[in-house]
Amino acid sequence: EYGLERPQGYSVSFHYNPHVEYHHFGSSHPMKPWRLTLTKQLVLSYGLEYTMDLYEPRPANFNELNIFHDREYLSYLSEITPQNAKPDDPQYIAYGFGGDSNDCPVFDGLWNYVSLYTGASMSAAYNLLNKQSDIAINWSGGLHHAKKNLASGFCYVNDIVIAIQLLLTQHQRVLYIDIDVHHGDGVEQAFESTDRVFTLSFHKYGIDRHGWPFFPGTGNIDEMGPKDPANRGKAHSLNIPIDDGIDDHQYKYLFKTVTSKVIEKYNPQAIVLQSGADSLGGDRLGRFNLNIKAHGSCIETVKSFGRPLILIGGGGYTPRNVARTWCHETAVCVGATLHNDLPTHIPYLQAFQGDENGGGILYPDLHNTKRHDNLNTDAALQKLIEKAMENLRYMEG
Ligand code: ZLS
Ligand code: CA
Ligand code: ZN
Repeated sequence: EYGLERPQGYSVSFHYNPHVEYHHFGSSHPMKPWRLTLTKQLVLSYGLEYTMDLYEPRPANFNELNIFHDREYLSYLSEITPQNAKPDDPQYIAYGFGGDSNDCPVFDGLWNYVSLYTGASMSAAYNLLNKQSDIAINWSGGLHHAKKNLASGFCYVNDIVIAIQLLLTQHQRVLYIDIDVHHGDGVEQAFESTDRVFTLSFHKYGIDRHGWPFFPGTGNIDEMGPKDPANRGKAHSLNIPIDDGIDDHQYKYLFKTVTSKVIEKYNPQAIVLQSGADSLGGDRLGRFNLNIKAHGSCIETVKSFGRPLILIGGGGYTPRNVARTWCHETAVCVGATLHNDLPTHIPYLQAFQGDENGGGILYPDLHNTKRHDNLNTDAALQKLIEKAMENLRYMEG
């Protein structure tokens, strides 16, 4: 029943509440919600809105976020403001706010922000459940580090976990795939005790020359979930640790080989794909060297299996390239090909001018912005694939 591409293509829905754009983590913070404004503008300027169903979802409410998160954590999150925050409060620290890193600052409208991006992921999940679309997109979500009672790595509420929980009401097995440059630790942990969700993350893993692990420091190849044979979640996680500077050819091969094997073995009834754009070359926080089309080829690979799919955003810290990538990937979903010259009538054209030889174009060569030598040899990647295949043999068919 699966795998047959309908000649008309797939029906695609786009879930986006524009109020999410107006939230700011702080001027020096790398997470910029206005990258979503740029993304939307590009999508509109190419006319992609005519090829999809558009939804403006309502924000999620407290009880919906409580599907995953603790009440106490949510009460705190819903009440905290920059005005009433007490940085020495033990709860403030225990819940992951502030700290020396200030990865998770308390900003104006924080509760509204988390409710908006989670509402959009829920709307995407309901759309698949109601069979209103084959692919549902939410570029504002993908906040994969949040734990049930902890904010972590720019993430306060885990919209992915909540969307997967909704899919589990009708689907026996859901596959989660994560191509953000960071390990999808929050989603992995949330489902570590079930065999109804398989989590697969590709990410940078390793320690830098100052002795700091790349965030969040987990996700080595041997981390495949609980070791206890009685735990149903045993061997239902697969982590693909990658070193700096991986190139298009290597990543595409690695992704296709591993993901195809996982889909074939696990046979999921629905797939959630987190498409963090910080795995692109030239990303402010990332370490890889991928071009936009190589990143997008991962979406093509997953789409080709014809399972109900939620496509969700995530990281991405060079806003113009985030917008380019997610616009390209929206086109991949609807089966459209976009011309390289950006439409001239777009409101934010100057944001795409004068960068890495990408002035006015959709597909600049991001290799030219390379700041990371490729430390991945083909031999090392081949070994990694072999280990991944070996790990998969521990999963019961
Ligand atoms: O996956 O690496 C860390 C934690 C630290 C290093 C940074 N310093 C400042 C303190 C301690 C261990 N945090 C990472 C989090 C990355 C989250 C990725 C999210 C996602 O893409 C999904 C959305 C990190 N990397 C870079 C920063 N934090 C960071 C860089 C610059 C700044 C400004 C604002 C805040 C403090 C100065 C900050 C964080
Ligand atoms: Ca990842
Ligand atoms: Zn990331």
